[in-house]
Amino acid sequence: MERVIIYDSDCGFASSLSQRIKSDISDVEIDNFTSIDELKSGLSKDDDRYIFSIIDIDKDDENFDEVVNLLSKQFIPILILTKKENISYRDEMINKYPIIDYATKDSSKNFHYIISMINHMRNSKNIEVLLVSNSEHDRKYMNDNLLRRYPFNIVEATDKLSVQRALVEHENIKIMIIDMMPEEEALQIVEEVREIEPKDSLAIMAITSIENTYLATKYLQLGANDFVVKPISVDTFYSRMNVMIETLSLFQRLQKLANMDFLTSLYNRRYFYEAGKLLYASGLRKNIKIAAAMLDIDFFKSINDTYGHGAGDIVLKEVAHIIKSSFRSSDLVARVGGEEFSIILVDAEEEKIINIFEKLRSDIEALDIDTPEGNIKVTISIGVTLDLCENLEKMIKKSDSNLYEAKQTGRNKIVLS
Ligand code: GH3
Ligand code: MG
Ligand code: MG
Repeated sequence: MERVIIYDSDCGFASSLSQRIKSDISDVEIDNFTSIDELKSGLSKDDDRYIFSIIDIDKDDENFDEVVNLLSKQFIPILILTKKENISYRDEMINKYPIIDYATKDSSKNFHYIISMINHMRNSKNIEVLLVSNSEHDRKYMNDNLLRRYPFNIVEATDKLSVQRALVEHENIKIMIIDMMPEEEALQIVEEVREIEPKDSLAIMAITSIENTYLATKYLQLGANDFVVKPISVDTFYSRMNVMIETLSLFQRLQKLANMDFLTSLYNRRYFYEAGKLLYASGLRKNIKIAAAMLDIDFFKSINDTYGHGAGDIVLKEVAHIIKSSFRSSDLVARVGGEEFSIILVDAEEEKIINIFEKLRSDIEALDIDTPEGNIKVTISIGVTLDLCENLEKMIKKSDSNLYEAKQTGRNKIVLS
């Protein structure tokens, strides 16, 4: 589980902050340290689960440098807490030390901000950033002064060709920062990249060397999300990066919702066919066996008729949960209709497949589903095929006719051909 460090000698503040983080972000652990000695002995070395640290320490404190060094050596992003709001002090600190930001400790109103920073860091963790510049000096400056404060993996490119190569080789590149001279070349790269990478998969930030409205507008017109003017203010850079990261994670959430079935949280029919085609094609290419299966709950209409739709929905959710947990994460499991589920299994051996489905069938038969209308028992019928047919549609059709045969010949059974 990801971990957050709180370093504060004031236990009261640290404990209310921990509670707030835990209630807002469920899957994160908090490590509380109250002194430099505790931090030194408690911080595990080379542990990449640390995603953020919140430090209450004054610059005049004798341990300040040591605390900041310990954390930044492990690339743990640092947020400094302070009692006073002082802009010039804040600027000095941010420019001088590898810290992400600085927040006042005066009240719990900053909790919201701290939580959003933790979320930014979590979202940044799996992001690769493509840094494009033909100046080694500028790349080094960006890396050392700005980007190293984030947990990004940085990929560098120096021209159009290396940008194209990087985008093919690194599929987690979600942000491109471009600082290129002459700027005509930068504009061209932005335009070309945008043709293949839409805004929901790649955010682009342009760094422009002069305050020039024409250039800035041009970058935005060609598809950049934002621009920053040199000399780069650390504050401006961070706040704009944070907006880009937030936008990317919103896109991701929307995409997830669009692919999901609301009732069961399984994939929906649309996504099943979209992702299924890719699995099918890669199975063919790599000569990996795949299987297609159709599952249907038996006499489900009578469950609705007897117990009502609410209870029917609970049955659907429970059955979906058992189905999902019977397969590997590399398999594709979807709810494709009311009480119908489709599965594509990757790397499928015939004997194992029969066992997997037989176990699933009997697990569902054994279920006693607890609903407010009483306990309900159900069975499912399953049609499976390992025959790749001519295409995915035909393969699914074949598993569907096997399902039909299972229904015709008694239900609560598997037909494989
Ligand atoms: P068979 O064994 O032949 O599959 O019989 P069946 O009753 O399961 O088949 P049928 O296709 O006639 O009925 C499916 C029922 O599923 C009818 C429909 O009302 C119900 N249904 C579809 N979607 C939902 C849903 O989201 N929630 C609930 N509760 N019921 C649904
Ligand atoms: Mg049906
Ligand atoms: Mg049915």
